[in-house]
Amino acid sequence: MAVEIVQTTPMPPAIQQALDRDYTVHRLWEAKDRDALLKEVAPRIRGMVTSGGVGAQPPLIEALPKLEVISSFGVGYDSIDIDCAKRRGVIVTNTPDVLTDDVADTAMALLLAMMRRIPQGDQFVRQGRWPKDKFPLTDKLGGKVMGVLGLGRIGQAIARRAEPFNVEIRYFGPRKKAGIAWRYYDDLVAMAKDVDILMIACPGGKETEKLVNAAVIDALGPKGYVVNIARGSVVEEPALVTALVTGKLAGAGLDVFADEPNVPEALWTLDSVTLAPHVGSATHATRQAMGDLVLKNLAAHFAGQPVLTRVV
Ligand code: 8YV
Repeated sequence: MAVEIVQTTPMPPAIQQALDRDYTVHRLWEAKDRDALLKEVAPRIRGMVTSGGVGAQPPLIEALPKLEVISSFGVGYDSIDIDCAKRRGVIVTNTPDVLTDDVADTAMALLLAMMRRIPQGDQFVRQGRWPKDKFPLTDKLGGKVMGVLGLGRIGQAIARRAEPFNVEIRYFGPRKKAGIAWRYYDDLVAMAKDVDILMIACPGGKETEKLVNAAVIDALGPKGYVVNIARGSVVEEPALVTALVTGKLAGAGLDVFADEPNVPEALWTLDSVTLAPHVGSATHATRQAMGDLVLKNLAAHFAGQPVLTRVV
C-alpha cells in the first residue's frame, strides 16, 4: 500500500509525476469540497507536500492525526506553524542551498535594473522613442555601500556578488558572524544611515515582521535604495510606498510583497521601482532541484532514514 499524503499546491511536472508514482496523493488545491476530502482521507495521511507560499497552518496540521512529515518546497518556512508542528511531533523540511544562487542573482538583477532603469530603457526602445528622444541618465552602482539585512546563506551570496561591482558591504542581523570581515551593526537604523542600499535577505516570520519601518526608511533617505528578495512581511509596506511616491527614497527593487499576488497600485507607475512577481528561485533548474529535495526528504523519512534538510 502506497503511503498517503496531502499536497496543498502544484509542483513542477517531473516532481508531480514522481509524487504520483510513489504515493497516493490527495490534491487539496483541486478539491471541490476540501473539507469533505480532508475528512475522508485524514485518518490515513502520513505526509504533506506544501510550499513556502502556501505553508501549513494549525487547522490543517491538527486535522491530520497521523501526520509525520511536512516536506516544503522553498527555503522560507514562515508560512508553516512550526510550534504546532513541534507540538504534534511532525518533522518539517525545507529546500535550502539549492536556490541560493538564483535568489542572489535575482537580487543583483533587481538592483541593477532599478538603479540603471533597464525596464524603462527596454520600453523606450520598443516604443520607438529612441530616434526622437534621449534616455535620461541614471545612478552608478560602483562605489555605493550596501547594508545587508540578514547575512545568511542568501545574504552572503548577494554580498559576494556585489563586491566585484565595487560595492562596499556591511550587515545587520541578530549577531555578529564569526569569520566575517564586513562591518557589523546591531542597530538597523544606524546601518540604514550609513548605507546607500538596503538589501533585505533575512527570513520572514514574527521575529522580522516590519523590521524595515518608517524610521529605517527615513534613515536611508532620498538617495537610498531598498531591494527586497526576502519576504514582504519584513517591510512596513505602506511606509515604503509613501516614501517612494513622495521621493523620500530613491528607489526599490521588489520581488516580494505583503499581500502577494497583490501589489500596491501606487507602485505600478513609478519609474523608481522595479517589480517582480516573486521569482527569486524561479528557474527550471532550481525549481527541479527544490522539487528533488522535497522528494528526497519524503523518501528518506518513509524509509526510516533521517531527512536531509530538517527545520524541526
Ligand atoms: C518559492 C521562496 O517561490 O524559497 C522560498 O522561501 O520564497 C521561493 O523559493 C516559494 O517557496 C514557493 O512558494
